[in-house]
Amino acid sequence: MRYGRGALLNRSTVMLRASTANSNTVRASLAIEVLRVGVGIVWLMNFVFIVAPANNYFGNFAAVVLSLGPTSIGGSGLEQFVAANAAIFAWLVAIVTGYLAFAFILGLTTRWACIIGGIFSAVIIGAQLGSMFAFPGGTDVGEHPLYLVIYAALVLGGAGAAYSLDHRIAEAVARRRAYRAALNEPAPRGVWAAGSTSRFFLTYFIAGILISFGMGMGLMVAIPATPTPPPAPIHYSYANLTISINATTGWPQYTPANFTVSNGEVIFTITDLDSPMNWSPCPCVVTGTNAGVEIINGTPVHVIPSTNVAHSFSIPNLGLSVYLPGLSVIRFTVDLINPGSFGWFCVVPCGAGANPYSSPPMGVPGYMTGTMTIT
Ligand SMILES: [Cu+2]
Repeated sequence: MRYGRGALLNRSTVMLRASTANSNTVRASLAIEVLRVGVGIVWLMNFVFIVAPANNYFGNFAAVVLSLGPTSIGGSGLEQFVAANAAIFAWLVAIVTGYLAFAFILGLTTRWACIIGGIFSAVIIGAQLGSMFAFPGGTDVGEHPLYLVIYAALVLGGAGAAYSLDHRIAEAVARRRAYRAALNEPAPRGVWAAGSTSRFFLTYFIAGILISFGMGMGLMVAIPATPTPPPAPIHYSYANLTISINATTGWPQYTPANFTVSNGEVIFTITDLDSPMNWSPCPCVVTGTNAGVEIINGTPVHVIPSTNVAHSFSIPNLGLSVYLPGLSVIRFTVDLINPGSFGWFCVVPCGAGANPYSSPPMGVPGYMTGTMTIT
């Protein structure tokens, strides 16, 4: 028997072609598996970020979500909803991230990871379309379209056909199936069939992503943003005191001498109707008020001239001392933090007797001393 030269050539060409086609297929499928592991490593990095305590992922989740609000199409209602249920969504994102990392790296349930990853990206893109081209943005929305392209490539390329647990399991299932077939038992339907892309699966992949994208957009529009409440007003209270001459005793007198203020910022107005007095040893430095000043007839003053100091309003326990010229209106503010009762008194010698430092009304309750209650 003779083989013609032509026939031999033809045969080797066919074999060569077949082997080239085969090695091209192997190379293409290897590239797909490398892509799979690559995207798995990206997700692993995200997962490491989530579990690293230094990043306080769970603690910061709500704040980070709320920061996306301003760039959302349709308002920040969805962000407010997610932030209000931060624990649930933080765990959801963490679980999906962890699943994608290990599914892609190990090649375990590869095709499901493509669908779940695709849905995850599509929801984020749909909900955060406004952040997509916001540079610099505080979001990581920008890379999700790339993820979608990668997942599509993995699905179309039949990722998971090699170097994967899917592949190992598929082989095991196939062996078992062959064994059962030999025993003439019906084979169970395999869920691990890797390396083949059924039209059925591709349809669900595309439909899932389109629906998720629409869902993300829809949620954005559907959940209305609750208007931000106005900032709580600073709590002010007022203490209005007058120093006038008591008609019966003829002594200068604080009215009221005992009074109550709310804790917080207290605005004092003391109207001193008594006459001016010179007191040369006056310390005369305002202490304990906001900015260390009192406002005498509209002029802020830190040190009072000793040539006119009729009285003082002093509470040593609060470090407060304010000196009051005669015939003046004095205003000052004090931040009173702790509730309690505090005795106040006048240190300026306004006594009517022989010793003006000790004679009445100095030290007389209801005249030159009293109690301020902070609630
Ligand atoms: Cu006095």
